[in-house]
Amino acid sequence: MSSDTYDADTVARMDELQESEKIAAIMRAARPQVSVIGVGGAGCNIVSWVKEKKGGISGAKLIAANTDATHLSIIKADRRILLGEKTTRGMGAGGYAERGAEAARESIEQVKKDTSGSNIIYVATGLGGGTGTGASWVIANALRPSGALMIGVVTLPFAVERFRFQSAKDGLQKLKSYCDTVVVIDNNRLAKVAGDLPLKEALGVANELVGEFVKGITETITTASLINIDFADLRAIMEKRGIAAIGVGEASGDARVERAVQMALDAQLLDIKDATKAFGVLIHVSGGDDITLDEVTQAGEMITRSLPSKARVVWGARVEPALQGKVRVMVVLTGVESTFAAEKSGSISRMIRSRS
Ligand SMILES: Nc1nc2c(ncn2[C@@H]2O[C@H](COP(=O)(O)OP(=O)(O)OP(=O)(O)O)[C@@H](O)[C@H]2O)c(=O)[nH]1
Ligand SMILES: [Mg+2]
Repeated sequence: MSSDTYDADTVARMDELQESEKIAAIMRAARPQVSVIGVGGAGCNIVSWVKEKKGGISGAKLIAANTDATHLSIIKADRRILLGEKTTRGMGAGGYAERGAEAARESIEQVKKDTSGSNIIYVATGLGGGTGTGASWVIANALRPSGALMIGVVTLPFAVERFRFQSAKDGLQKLKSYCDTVVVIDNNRLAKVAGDLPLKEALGVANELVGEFVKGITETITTASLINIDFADLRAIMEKRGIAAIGVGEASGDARVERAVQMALDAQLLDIKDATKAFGVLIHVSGGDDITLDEVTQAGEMITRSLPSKARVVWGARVEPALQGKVRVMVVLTGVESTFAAEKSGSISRMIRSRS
């Protein structure tokens, strides 16, 4: 039926409808596809926490990959991959990173298939064990040709696990060379910020932090937010940037923005050489629906004032109903040098001394 059978109003409404459908379709196509792959026990626990406690991530696929079949069987995810069925027979890598790497090689086609079409891939893992340490870099390396922005998110072992430091460090060096950016969280610093918790609870805090980080950043890109983060901007500060450190602060009541910002700046969760040398800064502000744009702007200004003027700043803000009355600020510094990653091999004792 031709449009001249309708009156002018109807035609105008049809045009508008067509236009908004077109905009919606373009928006959907422009929205980046995101995959989050948790590798090893810790990585899978992080993914499972997001899936179970947070109902997943809007616009992202949650994948759990482990060599340990028993552990994998209790994990919640959109997709679960048993790595290296022949190599480890579902029994884990027993702390051997080389076995973890071999297992990942064996199952790499499945990993590629499940992440295909992604524009952003997060590889989340707890460094120090066999699977996460060995498989994460093999996976990042294999997925690199896809052209996706590859972001590693890793934790470093606790001081009580010092026998795992060298392996974690080797794994981090490799992962760093295959990812655009690796966000590194030192469990020891995290535990301090969280108030010296028993190990099990501290692990829970680590899962939560990594989970919130990945979910917060992703949804500020993929869904309509107070201030959206543009994928191209994110790429600009993350692409080929090496190590990133993160700081988190949360406050309610009087001067909540100032206090949350100060906390996030003071408590970087990685020992870095010089924050003022950061290449880029990602600022993420969230709060209950009582958060105002003024507060968001105030947070951004406070952070940029305390950092070098040449640093590139990207920021976004989201309303999260669960944060009613509170403001949460995340500051990610990209392109920094980490003391842990920079330590020369063979100087573990010095490293331990400086960390304990
Ligand atoms: N965030 C977080 N970290 C954990 C958790 N469990 C262990 N870790 C940390 O992650 C490191 C690696 O442990 P796992 O993830 O259990 O090891 P894996 O990669 O499964 O390696 P294998 O068990 O040897 O195959 C540990 O040294 C801890 O520092 C967890 O549930 N959450
Ligand atoms: Mg394991």
